[in-house]
Amino acid sequence: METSNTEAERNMNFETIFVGRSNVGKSSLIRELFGVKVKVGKRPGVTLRPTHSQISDLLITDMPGFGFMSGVKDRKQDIVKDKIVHYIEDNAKRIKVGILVIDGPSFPEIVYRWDSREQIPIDVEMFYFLREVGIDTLIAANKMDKVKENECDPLLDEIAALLGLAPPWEKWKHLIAPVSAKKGYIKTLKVLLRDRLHEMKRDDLFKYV
Ligand SMILES: Nc1nc2c(ncn2[C@@H]2O[C@H](COP(=O)(O)OP(=O)(O)O)[C@@H](O)[C@H]2O)c(=O)[nH]1
Ligand SMILES: [Mg+2]
Repeated sequence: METSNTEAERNMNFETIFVGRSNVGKSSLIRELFGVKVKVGKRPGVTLRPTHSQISDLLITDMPGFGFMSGVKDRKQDIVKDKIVHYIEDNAKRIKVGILVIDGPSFPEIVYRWDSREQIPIDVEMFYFLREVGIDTLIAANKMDKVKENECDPLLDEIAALLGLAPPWEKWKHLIAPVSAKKGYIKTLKVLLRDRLHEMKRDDLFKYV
């Protein structure tokens, strides 16, 4: 297993990208899912470049976090967003799976805050954008360990609705995976990823996911 940004990256024909705000747990999820070492909890907003890990011919990309970060200027946030959009457009052909990672418990509040300013929240915008460029996009609703068991379904219904997927969320179980990278509860996402690998006749990669 290697981490690289170079030559080898160009020979990859199968990529999965993790997209989401800073601090939602993208790096933690990658580490839990694939066992690759990626920096977790590193001060956000410093890196503009995607971070790559490689397993066999599968390229795993940890995108820079977008959205508000305290101490990071608005302009830099726009630059991050542009970089992400360009990267996705440039590599759309080999990006087979997109994983939009959200902080489940705080997602509704973030969306409502944007709505009140009559703007489309970046998360929602990214979700539509990824689908528009033809990337099969999953939603990892992370940090569900913070949510009481009986409050999970209502929250997931709300998240689905905010993403334009009419509740109940169970209708979208092929897209939405409630997870907790912290507790190592990632089975739901693992299953969805394996489904995709299977569809692409890449069962050989199961041993890595
Ligand atoms: N409670 C909780 N905290 C988490 C979870 N996943 C990640 N974190 C924490 O959230 C912070 C950001 O995680 P990180 O993986 O670096 O997020 P990234 O910026 O999206 O890559 C770290 O302090 C993690 O320990 C989770 O499932 N539950
Ligand atoms: Mg990270």
